[in-house]
Amino acid sequence: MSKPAAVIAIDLPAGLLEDLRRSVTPIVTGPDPAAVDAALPRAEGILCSALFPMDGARLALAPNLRVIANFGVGYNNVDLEAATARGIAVCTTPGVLSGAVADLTMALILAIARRLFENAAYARGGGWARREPPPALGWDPAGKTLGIVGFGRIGQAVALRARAFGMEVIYHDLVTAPVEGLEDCRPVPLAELLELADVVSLHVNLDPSTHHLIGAAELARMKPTAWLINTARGPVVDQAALREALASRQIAGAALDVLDPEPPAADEPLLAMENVIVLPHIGSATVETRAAMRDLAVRNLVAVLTGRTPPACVNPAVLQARP
Ligand code: 8YV
Repeated sequence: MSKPAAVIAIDLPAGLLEDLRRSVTPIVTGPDPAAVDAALPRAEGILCSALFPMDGARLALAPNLRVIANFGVGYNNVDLEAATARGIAVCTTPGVLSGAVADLTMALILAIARRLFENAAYARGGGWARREPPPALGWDPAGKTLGIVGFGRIGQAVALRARAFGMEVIYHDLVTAPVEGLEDCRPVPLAELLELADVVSLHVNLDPSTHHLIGAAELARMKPTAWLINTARGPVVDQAALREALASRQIAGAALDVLDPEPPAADEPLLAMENVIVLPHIGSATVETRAAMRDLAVRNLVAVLTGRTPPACVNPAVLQARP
């Protein structure tokens, strides 16, 4: 019996590709959209980055598609409604990257608090030798309030770390039941969180309900000393409103691992603002985490294509509906 064909639109190590060959025929394309599009008419599955658009037009190129296995936890790259209507399973990699994203968030909080980038630039620029002015003083995270928007796996992993540094944690989420081990984190309405937090950190999925969740009105509620951290998705924040709020010092600063669009234009003003830290979407970018994500994405792909239940599917009803 011939094996189902699957487009592999990310780089996979040779060993994993070999494993994959036991049950599917990989059509290796890498992330090049034109090569993916050319291969899609033959594909029953695709393994792609969570940033690779699988919109209606691309789905239309793949009449035989049965599974989209995202290399990532986000799935805003996929037209979920169209995929579900066609019975295509959409799978993701939850859990395995929560620690890495939370570590990066905590690293950003500490970098902001201790003015790490500023002081490193000061030393590199000879400021230390001159000692005039003296190095910038930071602030202690202990006793400060962290407002977490989206208290799912990643938000909770951030809370755990922030509590260890003595921060008070408040959060906003649709689910407000106490979380085991994090009972002292208090759920609050978004407006209250924005007013109370010294650092606001975003950990929501991007969907129509969270698109521009943080706009001019929300930024206006934040303290002038507060920082905004976004390691979720760029469009959760209205970027034009954020530029304004940062330029006028309505808020103290922003640390952004995600932008809208990605990559940003070379002349994106946020890249040059001194109260902004921009990172190139590295939340999950560690050797260990990326390996775990690849494994899980491959398991999702193979499971669906061989008629088994995938470990992490966001529209599992399509699997039940299959003959
Ligand atoms: C990845 C991500 O950076 O998990 C997600 O949703 O955005 C990231 O982990 C991305 O999928 C890498 O291709």
